[in-house]
Amino acid sequence: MVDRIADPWGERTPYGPGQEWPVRVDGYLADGRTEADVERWVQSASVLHSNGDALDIAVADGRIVGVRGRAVDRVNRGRVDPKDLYGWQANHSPDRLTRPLVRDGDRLVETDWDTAMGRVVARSKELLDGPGGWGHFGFHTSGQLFLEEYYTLGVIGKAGLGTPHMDGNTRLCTATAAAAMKASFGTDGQPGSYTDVDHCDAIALWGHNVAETQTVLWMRMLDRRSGPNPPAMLAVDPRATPVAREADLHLAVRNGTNMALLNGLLREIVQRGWYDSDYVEAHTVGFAELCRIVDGYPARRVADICDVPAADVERAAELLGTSQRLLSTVLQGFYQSNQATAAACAVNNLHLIRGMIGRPGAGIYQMNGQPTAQNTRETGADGDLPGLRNWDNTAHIEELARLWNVDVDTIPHWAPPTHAMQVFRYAEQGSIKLLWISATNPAVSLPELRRIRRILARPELFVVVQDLFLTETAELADVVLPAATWGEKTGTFTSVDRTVHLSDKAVDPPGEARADLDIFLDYARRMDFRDRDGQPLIRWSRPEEVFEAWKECSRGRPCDYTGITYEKLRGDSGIQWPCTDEHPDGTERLYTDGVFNTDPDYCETYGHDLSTGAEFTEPEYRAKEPRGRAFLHTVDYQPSPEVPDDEHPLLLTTGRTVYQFHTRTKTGRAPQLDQAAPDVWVEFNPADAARLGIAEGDLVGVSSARGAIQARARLCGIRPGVVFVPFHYGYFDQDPADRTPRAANELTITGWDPVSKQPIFKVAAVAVTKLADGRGVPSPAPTVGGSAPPADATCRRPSADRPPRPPA
Ligand SMILES: Nc1nc2c(c(=O)[nH]1)N[C@H]1C(S)=C(S)[C@@H](COP(=O)(O)OP(=O)(O)OC[C@H]3O[C@@H](n4cnc5c(=O)[nH]c(N)nc54)[C@H](O)[C@@H]3O)O[C@H]1N2
Ligand SMILES: Nc1nc2c(c(=O)[nH]1)N[C@H]1C(S)=C(S)[C@@H](COP(=O)(O)OP(=O)(O)OC[C@H]3O[C@@H](n4cnc5c(=O)[nH]c(N)nc54)[C@H](O)[C@@H]3O)O[C@H]1N2
Ligand SMILES: [Mo]
Repeated sequence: MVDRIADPWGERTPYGPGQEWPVRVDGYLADGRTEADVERWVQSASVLHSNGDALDIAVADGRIVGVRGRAVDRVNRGRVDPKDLYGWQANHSPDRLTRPLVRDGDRLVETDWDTAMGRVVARSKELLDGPGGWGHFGFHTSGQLFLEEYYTLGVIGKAGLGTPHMDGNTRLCTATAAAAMKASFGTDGQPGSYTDVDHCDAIALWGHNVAETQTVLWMRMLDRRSGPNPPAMLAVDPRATPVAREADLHLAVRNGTNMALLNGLLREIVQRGWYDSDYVEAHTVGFAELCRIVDGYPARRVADICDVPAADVERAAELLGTSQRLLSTVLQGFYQSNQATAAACAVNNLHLIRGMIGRPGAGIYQMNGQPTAQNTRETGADGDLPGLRNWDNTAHIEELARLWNVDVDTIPHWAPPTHAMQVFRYAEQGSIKLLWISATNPAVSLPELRRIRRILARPELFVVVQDLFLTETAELADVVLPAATWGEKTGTFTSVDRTVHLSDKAVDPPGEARADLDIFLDYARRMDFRDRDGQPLIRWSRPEEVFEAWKECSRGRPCDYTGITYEKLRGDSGIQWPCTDEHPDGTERLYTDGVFNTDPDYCETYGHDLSTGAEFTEPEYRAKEPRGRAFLHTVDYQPSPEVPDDEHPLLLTTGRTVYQFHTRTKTGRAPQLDQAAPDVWVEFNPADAARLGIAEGDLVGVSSARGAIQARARLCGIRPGVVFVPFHYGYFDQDPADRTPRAANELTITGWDPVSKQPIFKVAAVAVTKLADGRGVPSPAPTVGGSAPPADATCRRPSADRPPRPPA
């Protein structure tokens, strides 16, 4: 048995270009059980990242006892991420919420469902019938529910209440992926396929620590790297992540400068003639403007802005420019950094001008992060319109009105959907009076936490929280609804490369906890939402019925699910959308014919100015005459909204470790994972640490203009001038008497990208001071991953049985 805490990626199964990725089946059964002890295997897929790894849930005595990867599935061919191997144990945690809670003064008290839902409905009716109506309702949902749940929530919000104030943690996560694909290609939807890893000859990872965050995708890349004719690899990340260490070339850019780098790379590629002029001519709009702007970014200027060697910029351009089958992945180092949408679009530009799209190996993954974030976007639970429709296109609204049998004017479409940061702003100002939070923990995950706590605690704001645990957010709620989770309910979800999986119910939820779908349906029933003919607005009750209704909504749109059934999803591999009668097995790659979804009647947006976020109108869009061509949007580099100064001389960036998921509500309750990274730390470059008199394990104060935290120092391979804090650590497992702040988001800024509205979690200015000597005890930072100490350090390696000890 491989110890997957000590070695998260397991052993290599090398393969060559164009070959099939070999099968390797990973599994874990708790308490020394063997497969003979398993009574049932229930089909599912992973929910602790966006890769969509297919797995079976092992059940014995009515409980989940383990998981095993599905060898038949195209996504993972049997492999399972360490978080998925161990994380399910949280389902059986003794502190699961089993009954609803309601506020009684400064306490939350247990109650029954009737009382809890009664309070939500009474407040809803009071607001809906009073002045301002729908304008008082805000929803903050998730990228972790199922498609069926989102579609139901979307219909409640859009056709029941008629509020545009719906969004979720997907705004913090993948809003930029959606925005960049809409801007370049016309609609959301990943062009590529995971099999592009099998065919590519170069891989570029743009702000993506895939080794720690999509470990199975990284296993696939590593297996190609250890086989014949391996792909070249480029990493762009300020930290020495496992990706950066594996890459042939690592550009450790100063965080916040991606745009300058991309402009410089595009300039080299154009000047060296490494672009495909036929493809550009036939399939793109905007090449002349691109050339004009990138011309201002010679390698020497880029080297100054990004603080990397000019020769490396040129080498990177050559690696990208001379490859024949280039695969790019983009994630939070771009999406949560400065000029997010513009920089993500620049990666699209690189592929478009080289004609590197729509064929095996030439792929772009504008990644998702959360397991079901793709579905939040597709179904419109985030405020977008279902089926990747355009809020500004009346014909699209009329389609939905017909489908739901409601008046066109019920469906909000007079302004763009309200983004999450604005939803919280309205709650702060008082116009949103009911905020319903499902499957997300904003009191840890949103920027500038002091402000978020203040908003959630406002007595005028009625807060509903639907979760598994009494989280930092739930503690501030007026009503807490206990939810069932993965393994306890049935539904579908879609991975980065559009592969749809079914996750079946394996066991009953604890106590009175209910599936999120049932909670939303109960609300709709109690609110008595009706259609134009006085019939119930929502006519479904089981997950499969919702799926069938959703298929009709998706018909004819890019994310067409009409060829998929629950039955087809059972037993075999997941299926990639679009899947229709004409393409019953799904569709591996989009845009194979070079025709993009930019037609004005079909596209999802009329676009934005990428520097300012200003919206274009329909006539302005039509005037561009896209004719199925993709857009090459290009803008100049602008410095981040916050840069270091005398008071706050260091750049802060934040992110993840392989062992923890987000605010740790699941991974913090799985012993192996919890112990592998039990507490917060802060990463320093050894040169900075020496200058500041800080050693490994010292207790350090980190402060910004907005707040301060304490953390133990880890000396590692991060670039000089930058510190990194993982954002996983709220206070759920802290002693209530000692809630020393440790969440990275105490420090981060309230600022967002002008186009995608995604918050900037990756750039802030901080000061650090040493608070106490570590006396030689290493920090709790893992010795595997981006926080790995230099090879000569004495920190212990974690393992499943021998976790590193937290400092005394
Ligand atoms: N283990 C684990 N896996 C996860 C998750 C998790 O919590 N834990 N969460 C899932 C989710 S929802 C998401 S969104 C993904 C996120 O997956 P990733 O995006 O891979 O994760 P992050 O650590 O947030 O950020 C990636 C890298 O961006 C770098 N970076 C920071 N600032 C900049 C910059 O300005 N420019 C560049 N080029 N790079 C920069 C950081 O150093 C970091 O290594 O992971 C998913 N998978
Ligand atoms: N500084 C900084 N901040 C960040 C980031 C960063 O890189 N740096 N990354 C951002 C990103 S990409 C993301 S995705 C967010 C994540 O931030 P959050 O979404 O706030 O984090 P989670 O811990 O995943 O919260 C999900 C909640 O849903 C609950 N839950 C799980 N399953 C279910 C279910 O089936 N039903 C219900 N009702 N509840 C369920 C869990 O118990 C948990 O409380 O954080 C963002 N914040
Ligand atoms: Mo995310």
